[in-house]
Amino acid sequence: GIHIELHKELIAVAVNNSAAKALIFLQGGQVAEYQAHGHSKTLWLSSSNRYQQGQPLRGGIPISWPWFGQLAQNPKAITAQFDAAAQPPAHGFARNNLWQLDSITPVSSSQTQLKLSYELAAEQQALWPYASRLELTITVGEQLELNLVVTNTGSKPFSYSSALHSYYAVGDISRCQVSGLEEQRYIDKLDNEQVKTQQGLLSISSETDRIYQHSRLQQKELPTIRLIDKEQQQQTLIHSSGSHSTVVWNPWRNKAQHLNNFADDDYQQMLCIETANVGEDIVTLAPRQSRQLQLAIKPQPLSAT
Ligand code: TA6
Repeated sequence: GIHIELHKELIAVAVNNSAAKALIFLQGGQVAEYQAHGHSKTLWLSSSNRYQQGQPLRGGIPISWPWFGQLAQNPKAITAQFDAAAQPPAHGFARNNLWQLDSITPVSSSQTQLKLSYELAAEQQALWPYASRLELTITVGEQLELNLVVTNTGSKPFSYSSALHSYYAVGDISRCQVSGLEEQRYIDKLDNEQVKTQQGLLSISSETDRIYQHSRLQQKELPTIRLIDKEQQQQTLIHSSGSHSTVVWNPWRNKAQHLNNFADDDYQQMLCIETANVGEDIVTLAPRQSRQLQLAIKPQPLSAT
């Protein structure tokens, strides 16, 4: 079934079909929860969220657009488009603003599809005068699929960064491994932006904030990333396209104490692995051009490999 719910000030669509259930907020076009039947929750959602208009929700899949993180840390092609004096919010306009729900389609008994769209409000156009349209298709089934299409609807080219800033739920961060990033180069945001190479599987045992830059020449498609959760005996397969960068983030103990909507020990239960267009991988769109960013997330028991 499909229900429209109100969480304090925010409207959400609750989907439950024969394969999975999900909760999607119209603010930010944000998937907050996804759980395939017979599996534990795939996405982490903070229990400290206040569900207020204009305040980002921590957890699920916030969408960063048209810049990533702090505006000033984006490539010049992006920062030059903005009036820096305006002190824009972290991660862009899209995650704090209301999207429009265009359709809900029961594709089959095990698949439900939602289409949402977002266009800049007048006050945001004053900060960034480029006409653009975002369309997000969310498919809830035995896997969760997101397809974000950004279109330049104006007459001038523009550049943007974006991310499907996914928060995955884990049983115990100390007993997780991530495969699919081996031998990839990454920018270490916590070590002077030094470029390093991933040796073997990734484990997280301290604060981590990295941009993996996959080589465009080496491969058209990114390898599937696998988040292995030994505590819950579950793994999540993460497949992206339209992206050559992946952000991996965990604030760990100290940073956790300074984050909004985040309890001191929440870092033990989450890991962000973000399908992104950031760093060298930003997108420039000519008038009438579009670009897609796609993500498919599939939970599996660990015994499946
Ligand atoms: O994706 C990593 C990151 O950019 C971090 O540097 C961290 O600050 C995080 O996102 C969360 O940002 P937020 O604005 O949601 O607190």
